[in-house]
Amino acid sequence: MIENSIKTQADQAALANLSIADLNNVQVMGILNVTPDSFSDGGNFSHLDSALKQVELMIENGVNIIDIGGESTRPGAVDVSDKDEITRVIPLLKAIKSRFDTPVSIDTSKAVVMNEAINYGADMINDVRALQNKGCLDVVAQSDILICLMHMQGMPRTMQENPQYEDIINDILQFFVQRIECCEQKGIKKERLILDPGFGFGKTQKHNYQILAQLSSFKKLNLPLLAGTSRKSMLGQLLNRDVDQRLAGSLATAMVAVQQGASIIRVHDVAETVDTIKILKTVAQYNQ
Ligand code: 8Y7
Repeated sequence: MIENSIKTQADQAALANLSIADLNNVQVMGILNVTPDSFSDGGNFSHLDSALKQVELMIENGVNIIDIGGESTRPGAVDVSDKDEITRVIPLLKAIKSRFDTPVSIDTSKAVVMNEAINYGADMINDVRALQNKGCLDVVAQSDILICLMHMQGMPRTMQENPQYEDIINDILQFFVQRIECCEQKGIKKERLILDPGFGFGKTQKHNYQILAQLSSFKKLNLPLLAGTSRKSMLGQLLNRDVDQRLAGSLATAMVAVQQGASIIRVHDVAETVDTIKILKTVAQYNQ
């Protein structure tokens, strides 16, 4: 039958697991970078002001969570000191918290930054190192905020050199199981955790698309999934597009991620992603 040939078993499994309630809970996380090139002095008013304008725009466009990052984790990026990262991120967190109700996530791997972020009312810690750095588990255990545990193979400076896995999905699943266990041992409840396979973090092109195709495999751990493919080189390489020409690729991958059960989509282009998800939700209402 034609229907059977176009609808694979994997498609059916992914769609069958997705309820309208799941879709209605999908959240858009807007990226707000405060890295050296863009905001070298995070406390400086003009930079703070322009960051706040970006936040306002994201809120108008329907963002659900703002993710503030003061450390560049791009391949080859250099390390940032504790003090510099705090100066970039905390004044902005305070400014957002005093003006808006939108939840704020702080993208950091440093215990001191996490501690400051928690003290100033952050709602989530987004850690690309999954709380593996010294002191992170302890700091987070003393709060009740949400934590995104991301998978990365290697470290940003060298992670793209020769990533290798025995079985990528299973290897990432094992990593998640181990990190969840470490959190629970410290008294961090499972309900506070969100999992993210970490697109582009120690993964080849093939690995990235394999993860996207099989993202729903991680649902078996019964935690919300976060997916971030926005403007990444997995799109640039495949489509031969520069970073400012990757909107279609970003939306297409966001759509697949949502269909595969992702609960949070981390993006640069909030308005367009909100539209894309709205289409999916509407279609799902008629999909019996
Ligand atoms: C991700 C991320 C980045 C991601 C989570 C970029 C900070 C690279 N990517 N955090 N951070 N997931 N949770 O291109 O995929 O945005 S930085």
